[in-house]
Amino acid sequence: MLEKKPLITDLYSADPSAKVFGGKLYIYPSHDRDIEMESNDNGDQYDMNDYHVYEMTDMSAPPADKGVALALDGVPWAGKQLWAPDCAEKNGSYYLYFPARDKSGIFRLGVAVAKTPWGPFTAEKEPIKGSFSIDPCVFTDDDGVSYLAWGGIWGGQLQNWTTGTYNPNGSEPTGSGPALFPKIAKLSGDMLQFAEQPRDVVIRDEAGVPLAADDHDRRYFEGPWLHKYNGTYYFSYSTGDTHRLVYGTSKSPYGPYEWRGVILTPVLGWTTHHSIVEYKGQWYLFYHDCELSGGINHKRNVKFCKLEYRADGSIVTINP
Ligand code: FUB
Repeated sequence: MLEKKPLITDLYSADPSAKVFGGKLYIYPSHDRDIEMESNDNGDQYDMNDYHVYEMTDMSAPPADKGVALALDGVPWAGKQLWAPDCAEKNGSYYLYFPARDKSGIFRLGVAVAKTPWGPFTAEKEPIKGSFSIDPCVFTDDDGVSYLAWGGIWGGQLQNWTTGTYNPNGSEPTGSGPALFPKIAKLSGDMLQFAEQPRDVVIRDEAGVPLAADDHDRRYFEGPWLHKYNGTYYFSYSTGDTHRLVYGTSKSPYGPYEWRGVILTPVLGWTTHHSIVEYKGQWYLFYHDCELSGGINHKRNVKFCKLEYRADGSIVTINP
């Protein structure tokens, strides 16, 4: 039984984006390196320099490592830190979206293209124009239109972009005013650029008020995921310093999203990051913790388990 057990054991892995292409399930994780680094709030310990893709067809058997899909030295604009990726397919091509610090240390979002789900991917020469921060997730709606949602605070630098240009002194807001919200933008037909100005993904409380900056149990931190279930859009994410995976629902991919609840309670390790996917008629949560390394924050391992919806569309909370 592989549920809630480390799924990838030959190397450290995290931030799993699970997607189904051609009847097979593919996992796009970060590849944590087996290096000694002190943890800090800037995330310097997450010093990753390539991606592997994993293929799974039998949920009771370990996934196959399809090898290196993209490496840092293949991304002309990137300086370091290949963080959480995701992938989409369009017209027989596969598009890998990923964040990295550019050569001046600012996080940007990149895209790389391949003819198979596992690559090798060829990176565009420049990051996506107008992109910033981390954790891109790509969602394709029933009409074929794709959206990129992204953002992460603290080391993910979202707080440095509140004025539209990079402010190295930007900080997370505090108090009862609105929290910082992640971003979303429709992708261009060729999947390589934003087709519109990024918008805020607003998440509102039970009273319809945007979640407050001080509401650390619920406010957005990083690791967005967008999926659709029974015609409703679900936006889920990590609360960061309160270590929960939570979600809201909406009738539009742009939101606003109404707060719904907790998907996963805290795991072993500081970060928590996930994806939600339907495969062969069953919904699954892919996530990570630090079991393999005994709790070292930057040596994580991907896991998965079944995810259940109630009749009212709410998700049953999972305890790791
Ligand atoms: O893996 C590096 C960063 O840690 C990711 O981008 C965040 O979501 C967190 O999991």
